[in-house]
Amino acid sequence: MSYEFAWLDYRKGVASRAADLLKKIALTGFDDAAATDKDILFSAELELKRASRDICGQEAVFVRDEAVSDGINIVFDKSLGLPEGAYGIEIDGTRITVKASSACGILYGVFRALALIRTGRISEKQITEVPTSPIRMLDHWDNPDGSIERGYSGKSFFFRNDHLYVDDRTREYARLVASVGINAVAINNVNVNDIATGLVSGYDRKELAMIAKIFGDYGIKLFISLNFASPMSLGATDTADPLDEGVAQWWKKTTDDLYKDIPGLGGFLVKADSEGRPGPFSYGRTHADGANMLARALAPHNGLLIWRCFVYNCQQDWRDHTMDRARACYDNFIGLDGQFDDNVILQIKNGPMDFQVREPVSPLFGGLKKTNMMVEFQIAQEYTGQQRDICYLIPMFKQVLDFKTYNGEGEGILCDLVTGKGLSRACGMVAVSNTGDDPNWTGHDLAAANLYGFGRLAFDPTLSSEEIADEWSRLTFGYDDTVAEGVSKMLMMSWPAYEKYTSPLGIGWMISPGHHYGPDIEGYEFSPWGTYHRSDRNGLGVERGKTGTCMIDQYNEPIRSIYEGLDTCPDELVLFFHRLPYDHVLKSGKTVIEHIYDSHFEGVLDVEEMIGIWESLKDRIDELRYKRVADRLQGQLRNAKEWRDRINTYYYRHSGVPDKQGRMIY
Ligand code: GCV
Repeated sequence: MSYEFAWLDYRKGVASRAADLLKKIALTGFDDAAATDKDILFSAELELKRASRDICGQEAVFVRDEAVSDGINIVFDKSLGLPEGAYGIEIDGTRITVKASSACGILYGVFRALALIRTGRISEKQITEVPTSPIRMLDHWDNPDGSIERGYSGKSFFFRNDHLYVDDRTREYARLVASVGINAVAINNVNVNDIATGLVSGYDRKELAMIAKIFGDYGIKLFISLNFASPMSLGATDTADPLDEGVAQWWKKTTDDLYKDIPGLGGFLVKADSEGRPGPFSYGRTHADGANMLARALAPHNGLLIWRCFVYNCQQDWRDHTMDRARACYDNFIGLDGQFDDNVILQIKNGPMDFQVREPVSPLFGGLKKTNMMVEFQIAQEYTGQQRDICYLIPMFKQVLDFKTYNGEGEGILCDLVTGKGLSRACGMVAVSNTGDDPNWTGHDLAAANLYGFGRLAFDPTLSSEEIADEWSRLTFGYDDTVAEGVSKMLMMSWPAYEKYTSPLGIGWMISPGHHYGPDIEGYEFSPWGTYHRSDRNGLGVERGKTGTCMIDQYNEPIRSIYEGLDTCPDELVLFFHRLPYDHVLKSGKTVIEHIYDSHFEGVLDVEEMIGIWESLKDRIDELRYKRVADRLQGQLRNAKEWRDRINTYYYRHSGVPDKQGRMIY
C-alpha cells in the first residue's frame, strides 16, 4: 500500500525566510567517524538532502570539514562530551549550527533543526537537548499473518502472509519514528503465536537482520517479543521451567545464534503468566526466576530483558467481591523487588487496570525501590476511540509522568523513577504503537499526533501538550497559524470530551466486549475478566478503600489518605476507588447522577464544537485529508450520541432520578 510522509512531508510547512538556510550545508567530522556511527550519520545527511530538495526545489551545496557562514553547519565531535543522543543547536540569523558527540545526537539534531526551520522558530539563540528517557520505545502488536492486535490503521507493514516483509516502507517507518527520538522497537505482538515463536530460532532470519540493519541506520534497537515456552513449542525440551538446566542452555544457545546474525539486537520483550500466556507460574517459579534466566542469556551481548507486569487472574468470579483485579499487578511483583538482574526492566502499564480513558497511576511505581522500571502507555486507542474518534492522549501521559509516588525520601515523581533520575536505575518509556499500513500510518490523520507526541515527550517530558500539538499541526498541515490554532484546540479538547461521553468518574469498562469500541454498559459485568462497575438502583462503583478490597493501601502516604477520604479523593477517580449512591455530592457540587447526565450531554456538544472548528478550516487543508477527518468526525458524533443516550438512559432507569434540566433521556 502506498504511504504518505506524515509530519515529515517537507513540501508542507515551510517558513520561507528560513528555507534559504538549506541552500548550503557543511558536514564536519563525518568522514573520520567510526564505521558504526557512519551509517547513522549517513541517514542524517540523506535527510538534509531530501529536505533541501523538497523545500528549495534543488539539493543543497554540501561541503565537508569547513564551516559555512550562511547555511547549516553540522558538527560531529566526540570531544564536546555531550551525552548519547543529545545535541546543541545555535542560530544566528544566517547560520544554524548543530553539534553532537554521538551519531544519534547528530540525527536528532538534524531532525530538530529541520523542524525549527519549517515552523519558522529560528529566533531562539541556543538550544541544548538531552534525551530524558534512556529507552524511548514502541511495542507493535503485529502478528505474522499481517493482522495487528488492537490495530486500527490497516495491516502490519512488518509481516505479511506469515513472513517478515522488508521494503522501502520499513525505512520510512524508521525515519518517521527516529525523527521524534524513538530508539527501540519491538516488532511482534506480545501474544506470540506459533510462527512468531520461531523468530528467535531462525524463522525469516535474513529479513529480521535486514530490519535490524535499517533500524540501526536510524539509531533504533530491534526487540523481539518471545514466547516463554519456546523451547517446548519448538520441540527442543519437554518443559519450560526456568530453573531447568536444559531450558537455560537452549535459551543461551538460541540467543548466541541470534546475536551472531544480529549483533545490534536490543533484546527480548516478554508477556508471561498473563491472559493465557505461558510463564514461570506453571512450574512453581517466580517472575524473577523466569526473567533472570532469559536475562542471563542476553547479558553477554549487553541485551535487555523487558518483562511485562500485566499479570492478573482473568478467570475471576464476578460474584466474588473480595477479589480485585486492580490489586494484581502490585501484589504479583512487590515481593520480588531487588530480585531481578541488572539487565531486566519491568514494564508497568500506566494504570492498575488496562489503558482506560481514566485510571489512577499504578501503585507499583511507588512500591518498587530496587528494580528497573519502564512505564507502558498505549497510543493505539484500544479503549479510547480506536483512531475513529479523536483522543489526544499526551495530556493524560503528562499527568501520569508528573504523578508524585512518594517512593522513598522525596516526592518520587514518576517521570524521574522511569528515567533513572530518582530511586530507580535508568529505564524508560514505551507505548503500544498505533501504526499500520494505511497511507497516513495511523488511520485517523489526527491520531498521528499521539505517535509524534509520545516520542517528543519521551525525549523531553517538560514539553507541554499544547506545544506538542501546535508543533505537530504546523509540520503536518503546513505553516498556517489558523490551522495550527484550530487543530491544537481540537486535540486539546478531545481527551476530556472522550472521557465525558463514555464511562463516568474513573469507573471505566462499559465498552463492547471483545472489540472494545462503543458502549455496552453491562458487557463485562458478569464476565471473568475482573472489570466490574456493580451498578444497581442504589449507586455504582467499586469500594477499594478500607471497607472494600483495600487496594488503596498499595499507595504511599499521603496519596493513600487522599484516595481514602471521600472529601479528598479527586472527582475524576472517585468511582474507581469508592462505591457511591447516586445522590452523593461530589467536590464539584453536583451529585453523582447529575454529573453523569451533564457530562454526557457536554461530551456530545464538545464533539459538535470540534466539527465546527474542522469545518472552519476547510479551505486551508488539502481536500483528501480534510475529507478523511470530516468523515471520521461524523462517526465520532454518532458514537458520542450513542454513548450519551445509552448511559444516561441506563442510569435514569436504575436511579429513577429525572434530569433537572429536562433534557431528552429515553
Ligand atoms: C496484547 C489488553 C488487550 C489485549 C492485549 C493485552 C496486553 O487486555 O485487550 O489485546 O494483548 O491488553 O496488554 O497484553
